[in-house]
Amino acid sequence: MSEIAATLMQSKTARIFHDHILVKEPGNSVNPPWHQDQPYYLVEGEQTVSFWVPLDPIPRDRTIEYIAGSNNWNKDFRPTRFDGTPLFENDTSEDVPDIDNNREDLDIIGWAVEPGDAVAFSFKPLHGAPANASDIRRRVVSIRWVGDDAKFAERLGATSPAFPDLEYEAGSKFEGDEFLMIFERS
Ligand SMILES: O=C(O)CCC(=O)C(=O)O
Repeated sequence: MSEIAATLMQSKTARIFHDHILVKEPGNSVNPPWHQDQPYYLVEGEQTVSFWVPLDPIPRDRTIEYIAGSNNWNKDFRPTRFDGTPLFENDTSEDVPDIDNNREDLDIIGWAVEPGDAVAFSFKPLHGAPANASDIRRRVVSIRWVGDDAKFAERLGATSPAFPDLEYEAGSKFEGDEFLMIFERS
């Protein structure tokens, strides 16, 4: 995965930013709002990639979806928690537009997936995924990578994920023992 990440990012290196597991139990009503990932993070760059890896079969109507091309909109929308409240107090950045009521005007893409598939996307596109109204679990692992141009970013508060013990200078190269470099092209 690290080598594929470096290739997709067009980067010499691939460094792990973080990984996480998303389990939506049958009937779970959590509906992650449409969002971009980068505004939540203490890292930014053009060379980023997440692998969204399903562990259960996920049909088209329950899978992750993207607005095609939104990675090039040059916007950082206001990050919100899953309950819709803003992640940072006093954040005056633009709200994510109302996508669900304007689906037919947008190029929304997504795929039915099986265990063994992976969807790769940068930290910038707008994406979301519905709640799990089915009677099977929906388990996914997300592994997030950054490349050569990654830098620490200043945000308005604790990021998500938060790294409470990490000391860093905004704008400096993103590196450190917490974020292992797994691949370097010779
Ligand atoms: O799978 C989901 O429900 C949302 C995943 C997501 O937003 C992400 O991995 O960035």
